[in-house]
Amino acid sequence: MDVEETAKAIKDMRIRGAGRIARACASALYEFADTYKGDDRETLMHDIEDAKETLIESRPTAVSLYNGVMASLKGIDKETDVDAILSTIKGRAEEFIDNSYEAVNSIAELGSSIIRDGDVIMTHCNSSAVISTLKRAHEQGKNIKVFATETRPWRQGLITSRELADAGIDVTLIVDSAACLMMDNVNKVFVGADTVTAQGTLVNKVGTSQLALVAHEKGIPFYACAETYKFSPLTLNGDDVRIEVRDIREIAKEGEVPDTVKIYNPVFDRTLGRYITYYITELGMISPSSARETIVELFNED
Ligand code: RUB
Repeated sequence: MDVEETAKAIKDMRIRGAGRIARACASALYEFADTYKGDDRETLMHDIEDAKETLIESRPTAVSLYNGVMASLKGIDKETDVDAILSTIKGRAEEFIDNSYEAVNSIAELGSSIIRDGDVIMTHCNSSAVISTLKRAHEQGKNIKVFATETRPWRQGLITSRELADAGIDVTLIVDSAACLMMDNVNKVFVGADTVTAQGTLVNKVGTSQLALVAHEKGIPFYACAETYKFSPLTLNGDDVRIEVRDIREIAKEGEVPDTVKIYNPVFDRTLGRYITYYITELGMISPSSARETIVELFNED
């Protein structure tokens, strides 16, 4: 898919999940570089800037997308001719995609190592890092049970429950509002991440913070599986993460409620670091209080 098609598919939620949208953007930039026809450096740099903005704007909350785009374009400023720029983009984009898959694999290895036989785990939305972790624990012969929340309004919990059931995992789908009640049966919570801020805050699918508060109240460990390209260099100065607000028709269709009813549809929320036991990353367990240090180490080198 080209840049425009990719951005549209991300906006329309045909491609979703922080890891997948980041890889899709890297892949769109590969395609851009592979099919680029011009030979003027200045025009190319201008076209790259347009492509970058189109992709980054397609979903505003997940920093994975920004980091995926920036990783794919790393070092192009230093290149003096068009061919070198295009081949740098292709190499960087491929490298980002490969590393991203490897990171999910490492997270599955580390995450599954803290899952015990007999664990009952709650998850929210649909995170490929979490699903890989749960599948890996199951492959290791651990007998686990999972509660998957429905995740209104897009109901990504149905995808999660299908994927886990297909892998042979005992999974129960519940509505979001049953999370507090069912938490009494749970001994670990695993969620994904769209963005991790320098302050250690997790930004993930709306409803994540409710699960974290309930888990905290009941003394249940709460883990967020997060490849380090989910950590945000944009938050080092304390800047907030923009929470995407989507079409109100995702909540109630035309005519379902009177026009006088206001509808508001924020699709992500913020969970403070103190409610998170650990971030499970490809570099190991990272405590929320070390998020800033991690970001400085990873993103400040050039
Ligand atoms: C998906 C979501 C996921 C994270 C992490 O929201 O919140 O928990 O993106 O996913 P949406 P992954 O469906 O709105 O994109 O681990 O796959 O990167």
